[in-house]
Amino acid sequence: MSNLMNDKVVVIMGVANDRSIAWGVAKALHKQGAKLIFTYRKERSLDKLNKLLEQHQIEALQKVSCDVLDDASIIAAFDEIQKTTGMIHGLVHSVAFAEKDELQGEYVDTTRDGYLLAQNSSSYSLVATAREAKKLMTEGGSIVTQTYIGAERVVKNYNVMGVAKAALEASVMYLAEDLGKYGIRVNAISAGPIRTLAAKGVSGFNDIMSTIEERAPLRRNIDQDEVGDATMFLLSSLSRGITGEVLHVDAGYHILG
Ligand code: NDP
Ligand code: KAL
Repeated sequence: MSNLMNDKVVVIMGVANDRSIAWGVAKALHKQGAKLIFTYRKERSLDKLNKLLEQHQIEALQKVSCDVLDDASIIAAFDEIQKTTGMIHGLVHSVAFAEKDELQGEYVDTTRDGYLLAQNSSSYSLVATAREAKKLMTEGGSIVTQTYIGAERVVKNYNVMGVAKAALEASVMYLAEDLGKYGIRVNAISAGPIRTLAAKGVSGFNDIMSTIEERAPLRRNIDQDEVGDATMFLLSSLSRGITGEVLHVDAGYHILG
């Protein structure tokens, strides 16, 4: 198996560095022959991306700036993609944000601004980007986002982000229904904990990783490459009958009571 994504064009949002889940996805897609377009927010992320692409000898079709909090930025990014590349087949949404203060203590103390920022960055961003991506998926396509088990159950400290991910997972269902008639599938990966830049410094992360190692059926944590391969599967025709699904890549942890 080496050409599952031959000549397919995929837009990847959310590479911040080599630890990013989105970078795991990029490697898996490149291995299968996909052509890649990257979006980034911070210039620092673009610098990291450029270094990674050089190191791995991957040539990106395009690198486009896109802040998912800003409709004009999203529209401009997909316009630029349409002008330079035209048709796309896949979209990888791998972005989320909440203020650090909201990711500790009690959920009941969530501020209105903190709630709205988390929903805006982490959940509405999928709706807004799917709408623009749809216009370029003229031969059908596949959209994959990244979620976490804190959407389904209470996970200490995940708080406002758990509620944002619950909305994200519900959006996956509603978007799958809307876009199915155009041959566009919409799915999510629910990954186990991975040490990334976003995870850095958030309380409770190390304890959660230890719990997975002790209790998950596979008795280990998972990594970016495993999420990358599963995301590639959901983007490829191997998953052509699957939409509206949340696929757990978590060493089986989600089956435990
Ligand atoms: P990273 O820190 O590597 O990636 C987070 C990305 O979000 C960054 O590239 C950041 O870009 C981007 N981002 C945040 N806000 C915006 C914005 N307004 N506009 C555009 N981009 C934005 O962390 P991960 O790879 O861990 O996170 C990727 C996804 O995976 C997230 O949805 C996360 O919730 C999910 N996930 C992570 C898990 C983990 O354990 N790490 C487990 C399960 C799910 P920039 O820095 O340029 O602003
Ligand atoms: C229960 C877990 C422990 C941690 C609790 C909350 C984690 C929330 C994830 C969220 C994406 C983190 C942030 O938004 C951090 C942000 O406030 C500060 N960081 C940054 O600004 C960096 C520089 C940039 C790159 O980050 C972003 N987001 O842009 C959850 C763990 C076990 C699993 C995780 C980490 C899940 C997840 O959703 O990421």
